[in-house]
Amino acid sequence: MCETEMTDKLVIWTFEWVRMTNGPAGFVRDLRLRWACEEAGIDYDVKTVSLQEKTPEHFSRQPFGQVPFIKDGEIEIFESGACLLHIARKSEVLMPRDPVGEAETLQWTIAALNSVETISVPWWFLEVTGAKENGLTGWLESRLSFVEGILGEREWLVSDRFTVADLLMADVLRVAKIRALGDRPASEAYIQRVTNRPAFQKAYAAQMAHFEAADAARNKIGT
Ligand SMILES: N[C@@H](CCC(=O)N[C@@H](CS)C(=O)NCC(=O)O)C(=O)O
Repeated sequence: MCETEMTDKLVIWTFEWVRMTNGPAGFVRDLRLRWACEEAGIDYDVKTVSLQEKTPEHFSRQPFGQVPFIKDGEIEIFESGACLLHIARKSEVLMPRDPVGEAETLQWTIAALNSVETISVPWWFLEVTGAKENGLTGWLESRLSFVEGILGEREWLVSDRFTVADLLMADVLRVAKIRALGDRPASEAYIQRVTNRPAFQKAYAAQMAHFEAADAARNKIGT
């Protein structure tokens, strides 16, 4: 771990550096958590681990050697979905308090992770690694068309208002290659509606600033 943890604030870990050109900057999943904290008005610190040299301490906090993971008081958890739900429990802005609204927020959060991202990530990976045929395309198109049907009928997934489920679904859908696969106007309008939120803009700018600074420092050392 890079820094000592003398803070009461919620701490979000991300990578110290990622590649800027054709890299994941702007999509590293700590962004989801920064964004949720910004929506909820929760103070947070961001700390880093190395992508290239993963330490035993990193694995002790994230058993797959990934990011993000968080510490909030005595709670230390990984998986962006679990971290988001933890943050959402702190603020009605992210999750309605009525039983139906709360249950439906959980449902759509898991759907984004387990019914859309579980297909979209392997599909995207096959695309960027240049597979001649991507056998997941039909499966992904079918899932995306169901989402399109739902978003054609309503502005938000739950309770006629923004929730953490929209944050996650929009984050899963906003990947450029996925947006370019077919024509889904309701999904596109939804992605724009959700990512135009000031909290997303702030979290996105902060992540990009972090990785741009890290990249500049690395290039300076390399010269
Ligand atoms: N299911 C995990 C996936 C985490 C994940 O894929 N993290 C990426 C960054 S966004 C990562 O750490 N990649 C490096 C690696 O897998 O070694 C979550 O949602 O937290």
